[in-house]
Amino acid sequence: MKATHLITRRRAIVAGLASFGGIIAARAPRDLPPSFGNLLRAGDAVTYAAQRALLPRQALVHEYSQADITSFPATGTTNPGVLGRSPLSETWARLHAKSFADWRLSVEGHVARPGSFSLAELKRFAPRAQVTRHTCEEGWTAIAQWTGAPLAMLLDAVGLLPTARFVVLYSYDDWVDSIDLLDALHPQTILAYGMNGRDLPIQHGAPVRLRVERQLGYKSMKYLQRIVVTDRFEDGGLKGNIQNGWAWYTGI
Ligand SMILES: Nc1nc2c(c(=O)[nH]1)N[C@H]1C(S)=C(S)[C@@H](COP(=O)(O)O)O[C@H]1N2
Ligand SMILES: [Mo]
Repeated sequence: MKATHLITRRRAIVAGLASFGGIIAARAPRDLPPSFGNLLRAGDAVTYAAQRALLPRQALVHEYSQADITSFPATGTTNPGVLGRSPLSETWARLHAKSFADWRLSVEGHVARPGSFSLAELKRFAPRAQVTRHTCEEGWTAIAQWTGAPLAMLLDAVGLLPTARFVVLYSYDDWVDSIDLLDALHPQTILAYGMNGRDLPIQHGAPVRLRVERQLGYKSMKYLQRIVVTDRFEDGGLKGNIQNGWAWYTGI
């Protein structure tokens, strides 16, 4: 093929991509990646839009009614303030002493606008309440109502970069765990600050815990401290699930 033909073809492809981008822009301006407009990165818009298009089709777990709520055991850490003299534990105890007025959840990594959120700021996102069944790997289940900010809204507020792939969570009892974007953006994945209509109790992860309803209970990390969006898989190493011999992914 002659060089002129090649150039013409390339122009056609570029024009095609540009108009595809235009269609996305016209139909769903909020679903555009931050890199939108850079033709060399048109692929970002395609994968980003495709991923967003798939998300609403994710199945929701069953939601129960208030009447189905059961008693709810607390397991694992039930008070990070008594874990000995670690800086994290001491920080949590100090925050607890002031009713979490100074608690902030930092959100960093592959996001356009890293920042941190107070409890009051988290409560400004349109809350989601859901009555769901928690399934612990030890063999018990329990039903509660959880209220919180959808993680998707928080991630939208900080602006996921097209390189974002995983959300890594850090807790005040020094756990590290991660979920992928499909779970992170799932409508029932929330940062819960309320349980059964009250503030989240200490033993259940105060002030804020994750609820990731499509996985076993141990993925719903309590005592959230920090969130880091990464472009690669991180399972938390020895601070992650491996310490307990647990799988990273436990879809239910
Ligand atoms: N930070 C932290 N998150 C945690 C745990 C924990 O010990 N620390 N335990 C996990 C396990 S095994 C379960 S079953 C649930 C228990 O939540 P609950 O104490 O509210 O019942 O939290 C999960 N998240
Ligand atoms: Mo568990």
